[in-house]
Amino acid sequence: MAGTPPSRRPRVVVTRRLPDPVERRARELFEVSCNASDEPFSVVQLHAALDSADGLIATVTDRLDRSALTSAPRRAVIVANFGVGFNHIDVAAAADAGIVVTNTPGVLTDDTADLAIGLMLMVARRAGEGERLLRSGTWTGWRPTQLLGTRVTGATLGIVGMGRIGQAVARRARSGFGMRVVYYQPNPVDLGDLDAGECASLTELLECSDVVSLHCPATPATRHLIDADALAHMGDGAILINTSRGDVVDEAALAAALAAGRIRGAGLDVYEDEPQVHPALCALENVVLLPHLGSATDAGRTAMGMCAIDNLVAFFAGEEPPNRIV
Ligand code: 8YV
Repeated sequence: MAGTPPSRRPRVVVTRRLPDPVERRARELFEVSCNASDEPFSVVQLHAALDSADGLIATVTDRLDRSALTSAPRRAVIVANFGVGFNHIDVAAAADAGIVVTNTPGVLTDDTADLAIGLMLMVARRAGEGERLLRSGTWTGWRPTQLLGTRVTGATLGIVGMGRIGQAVARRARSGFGMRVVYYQPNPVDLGDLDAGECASLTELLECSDVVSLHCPATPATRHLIDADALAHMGDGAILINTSRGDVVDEAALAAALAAGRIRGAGLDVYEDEPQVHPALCALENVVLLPHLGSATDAGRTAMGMCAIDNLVAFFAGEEPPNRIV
C-alpha cells in the first residue's frame, strides 16, 4: 500500500485507550476503531483487527507473534507501535508478511530516565519501606538509626545499554548527583561530551557499580542477562534498577539474591510476565515495584501517540515512515 495513497480514509484499529488528543487526531485522519473497554485484546480480537484494518496502533500488551502477523487473510499493512520497545512484535514475521512496523523513539527518553532515577532514589533511601511503615500506623517517630539507606551522591552508576535512555540517565546522575558513570554497550556509541567510562564486559561493570541500571532492549541475547551468576558479581551493597524489559532479569534469581542479602535492593518497573509479578518479589521489603510507568506522563504518552500517528500518516501518504523498524 505504501506509495499508493488509498482513495478512502485508511482504517486504523487502536488497540488500547490513548490520551484524548491522540484519539481525536487519529479520528480526524483515519477511520478509527478504538478499544473502548481498554482491556488487552484477546488473540481473536487482535487477529480480527489485523484482518479488518489497514493499520494498527498497537502497544506492549499486544502479542504480535508470527501466527498473528502471517495468518491469512491479513489486511493490515502497518503496525505503528505505541512505544520504543518492540519485543512483543515478531519483526521478522512482519517483514515476511510485508507488514511495516514503526516505533516511537526519543519522545519518552526523558520520562523514562526520570523514572529510573526516581527508582534509584526510592531504593537507595528506602522510600517504599518508609511509606509502608507510615501507612501501617506503626511509625513511632524519628530515630537516629531508622531506615538508614545508601548515599547515591558520589557513588558509581553502571549503565547496561548506553542508548538514548541510558545516556539520559547518565547525564542526570552525573550532573544531579555527582555520580561516577560507567557503562557496558556492545556496539559503538557516540556519547558526545558525556563523561562516562566504558567497561569491557558486563562482569566488569557489575563488579565496580554501586547501582546498576538496565537500558538494553529485550532480545534473545539479553534474555536473563541478569541471572544468578551476574547477581553474584554485584557487591552486597549494590542496587539493581530495571526500566527496560522484564525478560532481561531472571526474576526468581533476583528474588533469591534479595532475600539472601546478596545485593542490597532493587527497583523494578517491568516484569517477565506482566502483569504478573514473581510472588517472592512482592514479599520482600528491599525491592520497589512499579507498574510499568516509565513513559507514563501526560506529555510523554501524548507525544508517543502523535509519533505513532505521524508514522501512519507518512506511510499512508506513500512516504517512508520516520521511525520504521522493518
Ligand atoms: C510504553 C515502554 O509505555 O516504550 C516502551 O518501550 O516500555 C513504555 O514506555 C509501552 O511500551 C506502551 O506500549
